[in-house]
Amino acid sequence: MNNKKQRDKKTDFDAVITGAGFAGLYMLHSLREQGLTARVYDTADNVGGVWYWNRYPGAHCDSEAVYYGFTFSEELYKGWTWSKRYAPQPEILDYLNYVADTLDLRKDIKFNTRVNTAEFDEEKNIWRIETSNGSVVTAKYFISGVGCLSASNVPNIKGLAEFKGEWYHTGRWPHTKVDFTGKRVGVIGTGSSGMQLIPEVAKTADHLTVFQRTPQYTTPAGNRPLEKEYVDELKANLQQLRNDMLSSPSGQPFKRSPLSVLDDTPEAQNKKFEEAWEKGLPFFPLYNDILTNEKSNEIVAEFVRKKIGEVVKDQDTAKKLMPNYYFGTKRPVRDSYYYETFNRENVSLVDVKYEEPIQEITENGVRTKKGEYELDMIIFATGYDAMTGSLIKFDLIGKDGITLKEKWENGASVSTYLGIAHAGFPNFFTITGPESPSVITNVPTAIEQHVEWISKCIQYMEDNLIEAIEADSEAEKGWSAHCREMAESTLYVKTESWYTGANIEGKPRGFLIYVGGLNNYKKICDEVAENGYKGFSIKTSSHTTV
Ligand code: N01
Repeated sequence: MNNKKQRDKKTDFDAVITGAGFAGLYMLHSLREQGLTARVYDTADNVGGVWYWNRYPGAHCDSEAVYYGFTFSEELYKGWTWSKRYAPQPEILDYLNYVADTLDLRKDIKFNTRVNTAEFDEEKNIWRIETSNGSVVTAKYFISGVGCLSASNVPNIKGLAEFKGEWYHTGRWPHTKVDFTGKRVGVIGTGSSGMQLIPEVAKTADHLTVFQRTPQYTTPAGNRPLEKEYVDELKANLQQLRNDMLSSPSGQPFKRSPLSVLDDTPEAQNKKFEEAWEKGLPFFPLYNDILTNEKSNEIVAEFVRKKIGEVVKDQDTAKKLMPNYYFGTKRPVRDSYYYETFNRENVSLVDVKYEEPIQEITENGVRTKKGEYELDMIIFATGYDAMTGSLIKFDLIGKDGITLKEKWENGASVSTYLGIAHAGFPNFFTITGPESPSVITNVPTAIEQHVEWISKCIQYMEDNLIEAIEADSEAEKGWSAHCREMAESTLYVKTESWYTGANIEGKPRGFLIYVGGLNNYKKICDEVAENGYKGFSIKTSSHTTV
């Protein structure tokens, strides 16, 4: 910090941060490196964020492990070695514990504590934060590091309280072992979590019934141990890797082909798809228009449907598993033996969208339109109130006593500036918030970009004795309109998904992700900063000490 221009400290901390996952840990470290004080709150009893809670069997990350970590520190990157191409949840949790220990972060984290209220004091330009343990602390900056996927969604199905068996949600999995052996298990939901869990449950359950509302596209992950030479080379060239990741659209150093699917002959298309399927390679880098051109998308979609028909022996089941919307417009999944699982004798698939909608949960199981499925255990793999849920489930009160929830409801839609800042909420920042690239990129890379931008902004404020920074309403409107316009040019908006809020009953629809690529987004954010925080109003202290 610039010692010549130290502000009068009138708060308990410089910053309060919510969440001790990737975002909260790096934000805390970064502010401490700047000589500032920060306190992190998390409801869990340890670090990890979503990787603390998502400990269901089969949980993996489907970003490649060598890219799914911090790249800001040579020490951290070189001191950790992933075992597999796609890391299982326990290993990612170990990694985040390693980060917390190496950077000595725990002393500034309060676990088992929820932020109940955060209220901005307009007179003093500070945040007052009240927590579940009754404490009230003040901070100049309030930063959300809770991410887009932490408010679990247990659907409101009649009768759940009557169910006599066990029930779980994948996003709030117990720390004790859940034993499926000899049990009749029902899994509701077939998104990323369900598709990872289902093959694992099938191994030991007496019978597994999968209740599917929408079939999902998935391609094989091809998970395998990592070769030492490959990892050593990445470690030796970390700066290059970091640059490549931050200057790519997806936050991963893949080179996207400049070709349209339609530029290739069917034989050439098929050859590329077959190779990707066999080797477990991602499909999107193969062509440049899979998510923007309906015809190109349909060719990929048809390839996957054909594969489902080949892998799944029972053709009625195979048909039910075949999606009929645009490939990749719901979060694409990388799986290990998902479709193969439906060839097992002890697994059956129930279509709850068209054939037999769920009517209620009974004492003994799930009743659909066609009858009752007796179950000993129900697992909800039903996802999250994504993007906004974690920001509006506590009282976040800005200027004029208006909560963020009210602001978004009154404005008829969610609106942010750059996905980082919020008009009416000075000195409040969201890491990977709505209208940033967040969940359609490699999330740790998006987090690094945001944390570094926020840290720089805070440094600028401290150096220039700025009391408050606040997004302008007009800049916010412009950014939201730009995000919508970008999204409209893709096929994402043509599919109902958690990206659009369609998975939560009654939630207003809106596509809340910036789809222009992390590389372009980073340029825009950097330009805003270079132009003296264009689009922000800045309030300077009148009682400065120089
Ligand atoms: O949740 P989802 P998820 N009755 O919302 C169904 C990340 N993640 O936990 O599609 C019946 O994707 C719902 O049906 P529909 C990743 O970003 C990452 O699986 O809405 N079914 C859907 O099938 C991911 O996208 C990893 O019609 C109901 C499922 O439940 C995000 O988390 C691993 C229903 C929910 O799927 C969320 O994934 C795991 C109802 N009432 C998760 N309500 C990685 O590998 C919902 N459904 C990085």
